[in-house]
Amino acid sequence: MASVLISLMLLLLVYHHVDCTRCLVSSTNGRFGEECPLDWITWRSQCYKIISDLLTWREAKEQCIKMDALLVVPLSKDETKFLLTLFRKPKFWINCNDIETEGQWVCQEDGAMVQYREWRQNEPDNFGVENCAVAYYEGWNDLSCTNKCPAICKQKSPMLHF
Ligand SMILES: [Ca+2]
Ligand SMILES: [Ca+2]
Repeated sequence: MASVLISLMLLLLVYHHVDCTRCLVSSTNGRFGEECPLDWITWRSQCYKIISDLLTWREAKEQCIKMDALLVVPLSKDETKFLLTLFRKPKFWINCNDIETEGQWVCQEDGAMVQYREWRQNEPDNFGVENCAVAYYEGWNDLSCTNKCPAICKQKSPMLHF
């Protein structure tokens, strides 16, 4: 019995070593060979990390940058649905704003402009002053950037660990 336990521990140590060396473990299914690091979620070659804390848009953006990632911009209805199902929250900040020029929305991913838009009906409406965007199940909405919302960071795989 003791020898079985020792073997098991040794095996775990070896696996742990592989994990730390290559950062190739998927948190969703535990298989080796996936391209997202531990605690990130893999979906269609993208890596996602949920930030459940309620943050302003800028805080959320900075939090993602600290993790070598960017605030997510969903590029399809499918992606939004997947993230909201996973997230179990009604909305999340996305990397779109019209801070620079009112009405000129800038959405960015990996330093590149994203043209895809998924605005909810009658949005963006800049109600009061709203310069930052959130994604809901029904589509995007502009909100005040100082609102506190949860967020999702996205990183294209492969990761930067190699
Ligand atoms: Ca605005
Ligand atoms: Ca709005």
